[in-house]
Amino acid sequence: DVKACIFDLDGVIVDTAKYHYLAWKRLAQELGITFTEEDNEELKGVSRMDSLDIILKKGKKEISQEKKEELAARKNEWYLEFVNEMKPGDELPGARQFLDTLKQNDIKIGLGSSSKNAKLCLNLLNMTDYFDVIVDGTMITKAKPDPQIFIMGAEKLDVKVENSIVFEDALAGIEAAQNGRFKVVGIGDPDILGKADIVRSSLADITLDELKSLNNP
Ligand code: B16
Ligand code: MG
Repeated sequence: DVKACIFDLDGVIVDTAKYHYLAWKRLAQELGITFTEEDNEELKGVSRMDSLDIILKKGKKEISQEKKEELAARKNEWYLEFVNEMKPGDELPGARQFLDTLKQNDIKIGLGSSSKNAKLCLNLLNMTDYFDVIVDGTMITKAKPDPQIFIMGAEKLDVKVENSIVFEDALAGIEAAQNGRFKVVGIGDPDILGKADIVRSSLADITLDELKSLNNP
């Protein structure tokens, strides 16, 4: 039986990926590093510091830890300028309706996001109340693809892994779910997320019956 659904935030509930991209691009430009939308794909689901490391590596730049902290903080300020403009309705297609359906069917709802800004985003979208449990980037010690974030979510929800389903848009996140032995729905492009148990373009395209058959094949 499906007793809980655990959602990634960025790319599943709301498209903040475009804001991350714009902020990283601005930083990369200042550093004289080329950074494309394709490069950005690698950063999805990855923590802020690891993202910066990937960009610096791409530009073959080595800098001090102190300077790194400063750059990451600057990126986050730019990111927050975009995020702070978000309002209810800016969530991805079908997200709110899907959460409503889960609530109506007494299925618990958790968040498993690598972002340290996850609570802020949910508040701005007025969606915090849907979540019985929130696990975000401030609470984890091991980044995706480690399953820690989703295991912590299931534990806090008091639901077994086999009764939970994870929703992810990033490869690192799908691997995290599978490393924790969760069933996982990929949200996005089947060519990129083919590893997931099923892939849908958005939460508007999945029904409760499909979820149930995923857990009871
Ligand atoms: P922050 P998710 C992730 O969110 C993003 O996909 C990733 O691009 C970002 O670097 C990470 O959060 C950290 O975000 O800088 O806000 O702490 O997909 O795990 O919900
Ligand atoms: Mg994501």
